Amino acid sequence: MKSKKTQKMDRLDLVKIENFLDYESKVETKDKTFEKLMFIYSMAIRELETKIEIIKDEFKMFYDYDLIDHINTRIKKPESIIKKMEQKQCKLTYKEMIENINDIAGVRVICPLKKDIYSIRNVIEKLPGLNILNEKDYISYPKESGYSSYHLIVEVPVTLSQKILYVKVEIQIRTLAMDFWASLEHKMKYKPDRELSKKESKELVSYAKMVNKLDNKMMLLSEG
Ligand code: 0O2
Repeated sequence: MKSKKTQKMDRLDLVKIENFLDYESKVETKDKTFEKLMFIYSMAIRELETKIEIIKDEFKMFYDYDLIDHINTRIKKPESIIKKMEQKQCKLTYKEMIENINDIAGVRVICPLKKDIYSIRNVIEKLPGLNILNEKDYISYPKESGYSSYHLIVEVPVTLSQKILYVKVEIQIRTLAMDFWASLEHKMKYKPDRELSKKESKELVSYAKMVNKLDNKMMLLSEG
């Protein structure tokens, strides 16, 4: 049996990867290093998605409760990674990319009721090996745009043949109604051919408030 200390020493994070990538080199989205890195991020998604799927099925099987409606995952597109690095005024190195872009790997957990969001957050916190690095509660404090969701940046251990890599993943937890709003707003906001007017943005904020009211009413109704 290894002592706890030795087990800790076995942990390797992305910062310590040797023979895998030249940490200080420039990001080239077409090269093999980038491809390998994206592979690692997708493995982190796969690990986390499986863990959350198990929780979803456990709640259904043991408690006859639909805690989670569904789970979506995505890897950020190379061009979106570069765009975000430029927006954040990062140097275009792998070091800066890994350290500053927290949502390269994304897992979105969609649940029926608002109260489920906090239950899911608490279950995720207890998952063995997973560390929460940061969290943002846009449920209690919606963004100016009206956007509501609970965000966690976590580190997920990815076990490879020679090492364990800790990989950052962004988890977004939101209700079906919040997801409906966010998906449509995102589409409208990022339409290349037009910008949203002030009036339209205001209208979207008012719809986000309606969504929030609806979520509260549905929660009360479901409690009987
Ligand atoms: P995409 O296309 O979804 O990937 P930080 O990590 O703190 O340095 P960041 O990444 O802006 O800064 O953090 P934040 O605020 O937690 O937002 C991350 C993601 O949340 C966004 O990723 C969106 O997916 C979502 N989001 C945040 N604000 C809004 C909003 O007003 N409307 C919608 N629809 N989604 C939002 P990206 O990279 O912006 O976009």
